[in-house]
Amino acid sequence: MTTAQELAQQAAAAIAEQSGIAHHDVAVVLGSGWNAAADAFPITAEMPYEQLPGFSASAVAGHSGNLRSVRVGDKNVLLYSGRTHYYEGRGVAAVVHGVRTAAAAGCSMLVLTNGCGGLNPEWAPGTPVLICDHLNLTATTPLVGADFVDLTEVYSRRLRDLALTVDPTLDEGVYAQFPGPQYETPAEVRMAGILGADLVGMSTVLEAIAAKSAGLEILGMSLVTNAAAGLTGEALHHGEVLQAGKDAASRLGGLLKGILEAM
Ligand code: 8IG
Repeated sequence: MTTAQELAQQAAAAIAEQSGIAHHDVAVVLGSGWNAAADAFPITAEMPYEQLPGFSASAVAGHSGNLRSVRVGDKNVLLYSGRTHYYEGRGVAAVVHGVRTAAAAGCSMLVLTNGCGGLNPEWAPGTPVLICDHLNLTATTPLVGADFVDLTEVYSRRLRDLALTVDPTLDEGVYAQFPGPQYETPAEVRMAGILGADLVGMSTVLEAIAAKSAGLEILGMSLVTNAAAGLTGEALHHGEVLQAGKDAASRLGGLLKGILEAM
């Protein structure tokens, strides 16, 4: 039996060998709409997921499925292009394997990004929002056993303040992870709002829980790619998600670069 921790250590060893970088400092998970934001960083190494223990090729359009080691300022940064989603049915351990691998590779900080639906009508498609807290609506957890990890400050106040120095116009919001893959009904969006959500999506929360358990300092950023269901009267399409990301790429690239340099 290989434990989740052993598999993460094997993947971290493969990353060190394939990249020639023994220790990485920060990991970034690039969600829907965020991929182009990271294209400007000079690449040290590119590793397809298929060549790394415990990873598998990505299934979703707009998630390309590889890991890059890039240099930003004086830091070695792991860029995950594409993530395993809970709705793929590969289990929660597969969902958080990248996060555990980042910790095993030496990272002390993690940037989790996603594309999501927004409940605040002021957030037009293409608006980035800092995640300040979350609601786990998946009815599951990546943690097994008596791991009573404290979630009082999952999304680091320090890192949010740092992001705000890069872009003082950023708003903050509570992100709710639904299991997916279906989008919400309008009634579910109203429910999420009553529960305290500002953002609805299908990722990030399970990864943040595993990351917190692994001792990582976390920055969460959502790109609002669409108004949540029922807010506009329009139907939701994955196409608009991809378009919002393309349109926001240069702003997100500057934001990500500024944040990574300041970390
Ligand atoms: I991009 O409106 C994107 N991902 N659950 N709801 C949920 N996930 C999303 C949405 C959305 N938009």
